[in-house]
Amino acid sequence: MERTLVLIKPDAVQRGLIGEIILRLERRGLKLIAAKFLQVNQELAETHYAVHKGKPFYEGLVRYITSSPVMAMVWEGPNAIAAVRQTMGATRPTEAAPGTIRHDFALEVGRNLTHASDSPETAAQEIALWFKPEELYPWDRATDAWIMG
Ligand code: DAT
Ligand code: MG
Repeated sequence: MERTLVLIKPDAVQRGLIGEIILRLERRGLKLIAAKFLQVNQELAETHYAVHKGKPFYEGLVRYITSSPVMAMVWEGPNAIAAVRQTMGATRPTEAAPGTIRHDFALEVGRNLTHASDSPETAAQEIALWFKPEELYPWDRATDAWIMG
């Protein structure tokens, strides 16, 4: 079982796509175990995107993620990390496969709607950065046996 951090970024919130994005993850069979709606401060943004510090798009990325509220969530499931990134699509919306969130709703890499952890190591780091342990609520779902063999 894996857990992954998902952010519905400011452009998606402003565009009214929170429900659409949650719908796709929920429908896939992933299980929501934590969620919060918040305005990201400079410190959180810089820590979250520390890996990109020094890249030409870094400053713009921090400005974007702090520009308006985001929805932060933890989703759980078998292969959750790869599954969420697949449902989200490639980083550049014009390279994302049809049927993915970034293909279906975005045009530019700098407004690509979502974030998701890319490995078990980053998932653990990012979940700990965005959520306190007591803010995670693992639960038994009546349909689990029909989604996980
Ligand atoms: P992803 O969000 O798919 O994990 P990433 O970790 O490589 O992609 O980059 C983080 C974010 O930074 C990405 O969602 C959008 C932005 N970004 C990446 N490459 C960029 C580029 N060449 N120009 C502008 N923004 C970029
Ligand atoms: Mg990334």
